[in-house]
Amino acid sequence: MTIQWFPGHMAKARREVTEKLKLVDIIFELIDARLPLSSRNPMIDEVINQKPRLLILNKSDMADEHETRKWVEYFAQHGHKAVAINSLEGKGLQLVTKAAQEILKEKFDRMKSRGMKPRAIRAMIVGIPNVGKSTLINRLAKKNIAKTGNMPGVTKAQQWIKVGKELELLDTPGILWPKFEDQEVGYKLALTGAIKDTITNMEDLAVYGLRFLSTHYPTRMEERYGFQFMHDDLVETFDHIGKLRRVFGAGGEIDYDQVAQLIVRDIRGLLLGKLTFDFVDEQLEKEATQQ
Ligand SMILES: Nc1nc2c(ncn2[C@@H]2O[C@H](COP(=O)(O)OP(=O)(O)O)[C@@H](O)[C@H]2O)c(=O)[nH]1
Ligand SMILES: [Mg+2]
Repeated sequence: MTIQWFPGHMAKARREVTEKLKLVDIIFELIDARLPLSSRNPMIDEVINQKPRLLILNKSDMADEHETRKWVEYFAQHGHKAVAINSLEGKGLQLVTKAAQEILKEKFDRMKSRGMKPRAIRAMIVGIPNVGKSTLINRLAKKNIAKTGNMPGVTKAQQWIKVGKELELLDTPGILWPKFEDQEVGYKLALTGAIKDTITNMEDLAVYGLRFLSTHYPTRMEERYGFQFMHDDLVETFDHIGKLRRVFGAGGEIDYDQVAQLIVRDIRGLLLGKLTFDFVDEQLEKEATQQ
């Protein structure tokens, strides 16, 4: 699979984030709870430098809850506070403000002890496309979008969104790109819908999906399609699903392209259940061998 982002766009996105960093106290790094590693920008640490950050695992309603809990713990052990939320239904949003206050407690206590007037925490959301940045902003905003004038150092007028009394959010999120040069990461991003179909080979993607399921969620295939996927017989698998779901071409033969699309649609639509594609245990193993 070849996925191309344009270096010019990436550089521009990065510049925009860097420019706005000085306006905020904290970065909210939004990641997909289904792929807490693959949905991160590989340069994020470099981009946001020393700025405090809260990791927000969004779309937790679509992820494997057990794995989500392990990821929150994993990040905590690596020095990053993380919370799991569902922006679509507004679940867990109160955790965001609370966690931000905890992270910034020292800084704000210091400001107070120097006699500075208390103010709201200022934050900016960053994340890869489709991770839910706009959904989260709209959820938090309710009707509290406050217009402000031009701000120093920023060309475009910024708006701050008031979230209760404690938090103010920049209305435009920073867009960063995922690590697309890794094929496996590409497949995972495609299976969760972060990457558009037009740049993905559907058959390869469906096969990756089936292999992934049979390794990590072996009972799901059985429940949905009534049989176990055989690694060594892809044609048989496609035939089986094609017949089961009656995916025939004009001449009555099984339309493999449509079968592939159906498998991918089923995975994305949670018809094979809630799925997590990055695993803490695999990551820990990788880290152990790298040392
Ligand atoms: N199930 C679920 N869907 C979400 C959640 N947050 C966002 N979405 C969906 O993900 C898609 C992309 O969201 P959007 O906010 O446009 O992403 P952005 O590109 O980061 O601004 C939309 O279809 C949203 O409805 C969530 O927590 N759960
Ligand atoms: Mg958006």
